[in-house]
Amino acid sequence: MTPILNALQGGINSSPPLWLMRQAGRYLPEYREIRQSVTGFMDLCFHEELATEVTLQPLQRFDFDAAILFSDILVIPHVLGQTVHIIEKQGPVLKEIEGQSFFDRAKGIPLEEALSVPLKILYNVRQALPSTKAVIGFSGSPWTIATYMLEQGKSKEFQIAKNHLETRSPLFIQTMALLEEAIGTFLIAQINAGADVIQIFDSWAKAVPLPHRNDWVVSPIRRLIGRIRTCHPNTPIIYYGRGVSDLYSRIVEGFSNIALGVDEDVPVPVMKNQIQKLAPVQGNLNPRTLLEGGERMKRDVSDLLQAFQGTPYVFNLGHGILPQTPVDHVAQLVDLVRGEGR
Ligand code: 1CP
Repeated sequence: MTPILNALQGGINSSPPLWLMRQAGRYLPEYREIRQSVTGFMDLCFHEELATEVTLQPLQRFDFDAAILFSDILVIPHVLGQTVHIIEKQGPVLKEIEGQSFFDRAKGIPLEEALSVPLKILYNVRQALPSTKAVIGFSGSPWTIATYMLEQGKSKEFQIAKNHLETRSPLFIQTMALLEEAIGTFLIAQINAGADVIQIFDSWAKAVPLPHRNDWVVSPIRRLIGRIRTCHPNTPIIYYGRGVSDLYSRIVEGFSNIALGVDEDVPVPVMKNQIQKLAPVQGNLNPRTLLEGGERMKRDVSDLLQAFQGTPYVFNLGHGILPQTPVDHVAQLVDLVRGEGR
């Protein structure tokens, strides 16, 4: 069994397995080179050969324990008809949802066919890697993807999305239902295609107003896990709910083979004494610490290693690697976690 699968299923490794959220991407010069060879970011996500190569790039450079599919949480709205463009320095921009006809059309789209390229990439990556390395598939959560669909891009305050939620607008209800169905189908297809583990990114869960978190975070995630479990009872699912670790006990209740991704705002003792009591944990080095490197990185890495030694734990950041991160710092981090950098 790969070290990551072992940890995610409650086992203990002599040193923790590691991968980094957003480990493929802009901090790597070899990524930037490939990125320049295509026009749009989505063209890269749907280019089988190039996206397979980009997925494997971080493992060619670093001794990571897993590859994560190179794709984006926004491929789902993209193939459902809400075309996505990633614009330099601005981020994603999504086409407007033009009323009921959008949903009528979207419901008829055969998703596994529309997402056959990412699925093929997972298959290729699983074939290319030795059995000691894990392949991670992923999706955004319904709410996190819905924020981009309703705001037509990234947002700071999520006012439009929150308004739709609080008024239970038909647009909101339909978007969430469409996404829940699509995400479940896509995640199951990813496991069928070769993913050993899947991660649900709920990066904006905290923007759901408190009284609504049960209905629009906990319940949809539990329904998704339940659906995946009917086809794949043992595949580990990592739920990464940024800023909502207080919901974790309700999310995992009654499920097995769930692990919890923890963001950098959660103190290590809370992660260890409260969250790890619920399930194996993953995280939570601050991406800024990796950016800064040096003594602070050594100290924080050492704190995490000490806290989680001899427990089911996957080393990771608390959020995605920052694009300005020096590649050398990532190499040093891997050495530190592997015990060679002390
Ligand atoms: O031109 C480019 O290179 C665009 C930059 C980029 C990259 C490299 C985007 C646009 N997406 C990605 C890849 C990506 N996104 C991966 C695969 C790479 C890997 O992990 O190694 C993954 C897993 C994601 C997931 C993702 N996309 C999330 C969830 C994780 C997180 O960071 O919170 C989110 C919120 C997105 C949306 C998105 N896509 C791209 C950008 C710039 C953003 C963020 C926009 C915002 O700030 O709201």
